Amino acid sequence: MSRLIVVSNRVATPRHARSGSQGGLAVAVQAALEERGGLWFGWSGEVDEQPARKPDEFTSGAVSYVTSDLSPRDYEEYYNGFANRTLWPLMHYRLDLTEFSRRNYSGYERVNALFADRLLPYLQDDDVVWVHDYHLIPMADQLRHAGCSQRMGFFLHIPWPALEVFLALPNHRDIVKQMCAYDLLGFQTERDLANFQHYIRVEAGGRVDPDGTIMAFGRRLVAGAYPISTDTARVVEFAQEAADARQTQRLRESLRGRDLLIGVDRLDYSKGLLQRFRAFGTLLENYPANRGRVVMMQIAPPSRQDVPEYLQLRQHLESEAGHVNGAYAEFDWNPIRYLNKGFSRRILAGFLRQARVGVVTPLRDGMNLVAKEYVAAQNAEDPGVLMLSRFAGAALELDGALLVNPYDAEGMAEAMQTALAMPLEERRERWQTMFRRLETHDVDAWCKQVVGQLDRIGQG
Ligand code: GDG
Repeated sequence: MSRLIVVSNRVATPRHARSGSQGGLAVAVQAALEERGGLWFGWSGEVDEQPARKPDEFTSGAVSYVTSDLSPRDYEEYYNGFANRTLWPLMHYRLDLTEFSRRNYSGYERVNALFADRLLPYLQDDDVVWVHDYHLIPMADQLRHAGCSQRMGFFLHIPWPALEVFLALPNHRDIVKQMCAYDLLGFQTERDLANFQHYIRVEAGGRVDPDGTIMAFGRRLVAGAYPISTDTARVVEFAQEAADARQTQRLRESLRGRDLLIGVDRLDYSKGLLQRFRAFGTLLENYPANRGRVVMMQIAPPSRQDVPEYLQLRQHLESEAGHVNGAYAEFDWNPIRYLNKGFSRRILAGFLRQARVGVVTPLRDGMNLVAKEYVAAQNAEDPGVLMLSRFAGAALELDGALLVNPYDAEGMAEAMQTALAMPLEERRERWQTMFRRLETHDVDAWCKQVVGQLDRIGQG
């Protein structure tokens, strides 16, 4: 079996693994690496005035971890700039927040070239290379220019937008051409795949065959939809263990029999947090019987705080939570608990299990793993209800959820009310169909599916 080379912006080293804080994706990728032997390459997460020319290397068993530092300018232009202020908002349909500068784009190209250059000495002829996400689209193209002919796959964790949105990117053609330097492209959903194929046909003058083969920019490649998932069995285990943990008990006691609605999201404008708070205010306004009887807990660890839009969002959220609490709180009850911090995966699973309603309302989301984790964490005897935005990739799979439009505050309030009042039998039915899917479609299955497809391309 060929070695597997994983390239992603951040690398999860075994040090992270020992702390038990690792997400399902890191665990699955690590398992695949251990099985085949190989290497995980990416940014170290460090910014250094004078980054070392030689990457940091660490080997554990059959797997090496190779990481490079970034200079402040690289960090600004590649990471905060083109990745997080151009591609991220654009792919999430936020043209109003999409900034384009040639300087940032050349920084993005420069860092990808630098990464390719640093990875090169580690590559062997029959390796299989798997690149992750929007930070690293040009990797394959850069490696090909350096003469690499290895099989290369790319997985996009975020949405691929509709053609008209993508065309707003001044260098849209370069980006798609670089996508076509891979042999396999993986998208989260059929919707993303169709958007990409639309571009290939209409803009690139390429061909898309019914079996998913694409011919464009003089290359032949395969593109498919491979919905990512969570480590279902592990979340189940965590949730059961954490049901009696001290923090879960404290949460339960603090609720005093009130129903809990829960949201868990990185503090990001794509997650629809503001709309969620407003909808919860509307619930209290339109269905006053809920006052004093329900609590909304939003866990929102801050992310990308160097990007101004994230700081602004944080202020808006504080103001909206304060507004709802100011309007409805009583001396012995606060409607919104808004927490800007993270918890361990185990405690989080315990909290999710405690909640009657899981509120997942992104304005756009590649998949959304919290939706799947909420389902996995439920108690089979008395499961809660998942309320899910139709604009999350997960909505195409989790058909037992109450699907909502996050732009419709009254509709969301109505769905919250429906969820809170849903009889046990209906809750069980809805939950079972979703849980059964997650039992088989977990993150390991996803990983094997993508890597298996890459292997097959080699044989063809
Ligand atoms: C991107 C795409 C796609 C959150 N708070 C804590 C915590 N989390 C964990 C969640 C979940 C993960 O972070 C977030 O994953 P999401 O899928 O919800 O969203 P993104 O971070 O935007 O991820 C997304 C994903 O990539 C995978 O392809 O689904 O669409 O945007 O696992 O549980 N984990 C811990 N403490 C927290 O406080 N330990």
